[in-house]
Amino acid sequence: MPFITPVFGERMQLKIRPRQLASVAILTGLALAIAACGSYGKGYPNSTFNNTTEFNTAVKSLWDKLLFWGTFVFILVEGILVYTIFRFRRRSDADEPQHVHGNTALEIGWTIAPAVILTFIAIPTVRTIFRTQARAVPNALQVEVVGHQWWWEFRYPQYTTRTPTGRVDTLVTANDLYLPIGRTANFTLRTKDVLHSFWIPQLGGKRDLISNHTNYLWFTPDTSLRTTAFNGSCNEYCGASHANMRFRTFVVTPTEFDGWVQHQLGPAAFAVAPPAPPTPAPADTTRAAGAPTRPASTTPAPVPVTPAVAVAPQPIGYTFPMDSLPNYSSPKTPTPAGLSFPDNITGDAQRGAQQFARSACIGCHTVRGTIAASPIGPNLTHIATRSTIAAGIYPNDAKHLRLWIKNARMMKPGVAMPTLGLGQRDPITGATVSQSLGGLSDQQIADIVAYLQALR
Ligand code: HEC
Ligand SMILES: [Cu+2]
Repeated sequence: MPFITPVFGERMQLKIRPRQLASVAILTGLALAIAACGSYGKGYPNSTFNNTTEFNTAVKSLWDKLLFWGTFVFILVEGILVYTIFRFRRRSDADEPQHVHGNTALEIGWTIAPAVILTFIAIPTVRTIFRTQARAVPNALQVEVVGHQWWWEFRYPQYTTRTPTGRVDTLVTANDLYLPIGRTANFTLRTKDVLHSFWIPQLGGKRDLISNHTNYLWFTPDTSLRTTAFNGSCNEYCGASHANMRFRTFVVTPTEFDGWVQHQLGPAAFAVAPPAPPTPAPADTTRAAGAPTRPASTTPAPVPVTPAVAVAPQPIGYTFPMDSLPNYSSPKTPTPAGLSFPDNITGDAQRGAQQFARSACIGCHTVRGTIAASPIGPNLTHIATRSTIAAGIYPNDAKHLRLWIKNARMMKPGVAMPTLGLGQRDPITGATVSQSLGGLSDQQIADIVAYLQALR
C-alpha cells in the first residue's frame, strides 16, 4: 500500500514508497549531522560565533535564542501538521471532512502565541542593537574608520605627532588595523564616498558607513586572545572593486600595540629635508634710528635644493610578523595575465625618493615630513610595515609593488590611482601612458619601489 499518495491532477501520480522515504530521511539526517560537526569559531576563520569580544558574545547569545525559538516553533508546527495529515487522512472516497467556519479560541490563540514568541526575540534583539551601537566608555581606544572606494583608512586621533614643519599629524594607516587585546575599541564609522560596511566577523560588526552620517561600534578583544590576525572586509556593495576592499585586523598585546604606535608616529625612514627656515637678517646695530632701511634684495633667494636624506633607520617598534600570518589571512589574488615586470632591474632607494617627489604620486599620497601631503590615497609614511597593498589583495613585496605602480588599474579594477608604466594601456581611459602623461620607466618604478620598501 502506498505510504503517501499526493495526486497531481487526474493522470499524474507521484508515489513515494516507505523505503524511499526512509532513505531520504537517513541521508538528510546524516547531512545535518556532518554540517553540525566542528565547534563554533575554531576552524572557521570568518565565523562570528565565538566569544572573542563582548559584541560577538552578544550576537551569539542572540543567535542561540533565535535558534531555540525557531526550533521550538518548527517542531510544534510540523508536529501538529504531521499529526493532522495522519490522523485526518482520507480513508475512503466517501470520507468527507467536516466543514467548520470560525473558531474564536483558536484564532485568539494563534495570534497571541506568535506575538509572545516575537516579544521574546524582539526585546533582546533591540537591546543588543542599542547597546552595541552606542559610544564606548570614554577612555576607550578611538579609531576613526573612513571608507574609500576601495580601501580603508584607519585614524587613531589619540596618537599624534608633530611634523618637522610643525604640523600636528594623527597616526593614520590603511588596511592594517591594530587593536590591543583587552582594551575597548570605539569605532567611528564614516565614508568619503559611497556606502560601505565594516565587518571583522571574528570580532564584530557589521555596521554600515553612511554618507553624511557617523555610525558607532565598539568591542573589546577578549583577554583570552593571543596575538593574531583576523580578516575584515566591506560588506555593502560599493562599486567595481567592492570585493577587493579588505583589511587585516591584528590583535596584539598592549606592549606590542604601544611599540607599533611609537613606530608609526616616528618619521619616515627616508625624508626629503624640509626647506631650511629663513635665517633672520642680523640686526644692524650701527644704523641710526630713523635712517631709511635698506631696500629688500631684488634677487630671489635661491630655492634650496632638498636632497633626499636617509634618516637613521629606526628600529621597528613592532609590526605583526608576516610569517605568523594565518593562512586564511594571506592574500592569494593572482596577478593579471599580461602584466609583468623584468626581474633583472635593481632599484635605488635614494633615486626613488627623488623620483617619487617629482611624480604624480605626491598629488595623492602622504609621506610625513616630505612634500607629499595629499589625503586622497593611502598614507605611505610607513608603507613598508604594512602586510598587504591595494586593500588586502596583494602581499606587500617588491614584485607586487612594481606591478602595482606600473598598472594599478589592471591590478585592481576601477582604482583612482592611474596607470603609470610607460607604454602601458590605462584600462579606464584607454590611453597609452606616455612620457608627457608622467609615464615611468621600469627603472624609475624599481627605484620608487626600493624607496617605498625603505619606508619602514
Ligand atoms: C590620482 C591619485 C593617485 C596617484 C597619482 C597615485 N596614487 Fe597610489 N594610490 C591611490 C589610491 C586611491 C590608492 C588606493 C587604491 C586601492 O587600494 O583601492 C593608491 C594605492 C597605492 C599604494 C598601495 C598602498 C596601500 O596601502 O595599499 C601604493 C604603494 C601607491 N599607491 C603608490 C603610488 C606611487 C608610487 C605613485 C606615483 C608613482 C602613486 N601611488 C600615484 C591614488 C593615487
Ligand atoms: Cu566598500
